Amino acid sequence: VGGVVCLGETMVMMVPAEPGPVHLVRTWHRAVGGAESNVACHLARLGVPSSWVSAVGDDSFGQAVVGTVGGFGVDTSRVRIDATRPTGLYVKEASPNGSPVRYYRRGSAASGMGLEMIDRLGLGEVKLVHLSGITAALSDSCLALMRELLRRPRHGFRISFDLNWRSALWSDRDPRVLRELADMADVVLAGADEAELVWGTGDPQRLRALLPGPASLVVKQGAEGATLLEGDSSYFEPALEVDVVEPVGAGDAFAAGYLAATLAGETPSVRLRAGHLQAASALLTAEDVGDPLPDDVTDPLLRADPQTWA
Ligand code: KDG
Repeated sequence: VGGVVCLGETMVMMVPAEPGPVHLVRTWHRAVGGAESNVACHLARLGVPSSWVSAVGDDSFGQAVVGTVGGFGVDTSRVRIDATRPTGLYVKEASPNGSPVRYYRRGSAASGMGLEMIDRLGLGEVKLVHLSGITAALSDSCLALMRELLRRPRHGFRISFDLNWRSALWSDRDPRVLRELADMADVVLAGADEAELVWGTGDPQRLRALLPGPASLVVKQGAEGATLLEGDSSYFEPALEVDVVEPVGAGDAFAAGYLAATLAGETPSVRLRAGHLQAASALLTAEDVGDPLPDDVTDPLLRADPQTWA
């Protein structure tokens, strides 16, 4: 209560547990992944009260998803158990250069979400609602839910929105809807490639001219760093150098670090660094939410002078 509520689908994730072409792999590691619950897990670990709201099937995978997210200290009590639809599933091939994913989520319990989910969000009690573009692509009812949440007047909370473009989900939908949604959010997080798709450019300085849209726009420029555009100002912080194991989930980790620092009233530079530090922890693992970097590593880095950071 008083924290962050993250809304979106979480699936069971299968990762090959042996090398070789995926169609020959017989041993799998069963994990759990979903962009918005990843953010909730990172936030909980950072000490920010967080809850995750979604729908899962009345099945073992649904139990696994809820149990895993809850195990991070995230409140899962408002997740809907839908006896009529299954929990979604996806297969991820771990590779440092990007990971091909295959979804088995059409008709999933989460894609059945609609306006009725709003009552589960506890909007009277939260400081921040975190959403992502994935939900907008899941179904018409999910898109209606996103539009309604972003359009209705907000009292006492902000909305953050990660574009989270997933090409496999947009084959029969118009991605311009992401711009409409982003323009209504308070904090928007976008990869430079996603910004290019939505606003026609990933260059922060050119994007500046295109605002007003969101009050704060964070453009993530991969291994280079990230730029925050806020009001008339722009701030850049370089990323940390890490030996990437697998990049999926790093964006969610970044979002959580950035949002936790935002809620703590930190400066733009500390907010961006907090994002980079969380992202680094996720880049070092094939799971979406890896082990945290220890405080004695992160704390001095957050406030180091610009020459020694990164
Ligand atoms: O950001 C990581 C997510 O992409 C992953 O966990 C799966 O939510 C997911 C999705 O829809 O791709």
